[in-house]
Amino acid sequence: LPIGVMDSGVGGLTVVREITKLLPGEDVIYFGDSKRMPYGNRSEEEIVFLANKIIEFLEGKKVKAILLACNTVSSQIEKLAHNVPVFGIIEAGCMAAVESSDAKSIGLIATVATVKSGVYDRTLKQIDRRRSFVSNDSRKLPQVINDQLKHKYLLNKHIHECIDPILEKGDITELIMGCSHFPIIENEIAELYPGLKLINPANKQVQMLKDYLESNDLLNPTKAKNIEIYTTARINEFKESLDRLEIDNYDLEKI
Ligand code: DGN
Repeated sequence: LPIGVMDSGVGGLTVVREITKLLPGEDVIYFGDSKRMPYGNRSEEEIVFLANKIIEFLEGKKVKAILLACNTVSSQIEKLAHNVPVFGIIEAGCMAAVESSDAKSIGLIATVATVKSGVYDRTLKQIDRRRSFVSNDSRKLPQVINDQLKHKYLLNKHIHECIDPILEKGDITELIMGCSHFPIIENEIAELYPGLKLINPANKQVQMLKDYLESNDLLNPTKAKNIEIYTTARINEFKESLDRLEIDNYDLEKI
């Protein structure tokens, strides 16, 4: 059975990329709701409603587990209705940050809804009480990455607006990319802030899924990888991000 991955747009393809590396035998069904993005500026009720519809769609495709690539959706994980195991990305992000260094203050960039939910802060405290986040949100950056990736000036402007306030607040050396869209522009961020260690939670999330599949004897041993991608908006944006992330052998459909 395939793995389901959901996101508000192209961002979750960063999770698909990690699946192709860590779980190369698994089939993937991806749903990116680009038409209704940005989720990050929506109310909690709307986010839960939309996420439940996508979970229903993926369960209809008989997935064995679902990865919530979207941090905004993951911030509402407790309220979602599902029949198969669902893996959020926020716990993975916090664990990856704690494992990567001893820093007491960790930078976090995410959407308005994710930062407002406080879920990153609460989860980090449960893992290590001594650590805390210095966070900032961006209303525009996920959308620019989703459909204006080639607009370098706009991209850099919003990257600076999002990250500079964090660095002004203290001695930050590592930064969690707490929105699935951000790892798509990891190189651009690294170019602007060469001293900053960037953490992509997708890697840890897929590692956690791998542990689950292994311990429940659900791992697909074959190499026959098949990636089905569904989007609710134009497929061109998806092609651009798929090329950038070097994902191939996929079927892409607008629904
Ligand atoms: N990809 C979503 C996330 O990880 O939070 C946010 C993008 C959006 O819809 N604003």
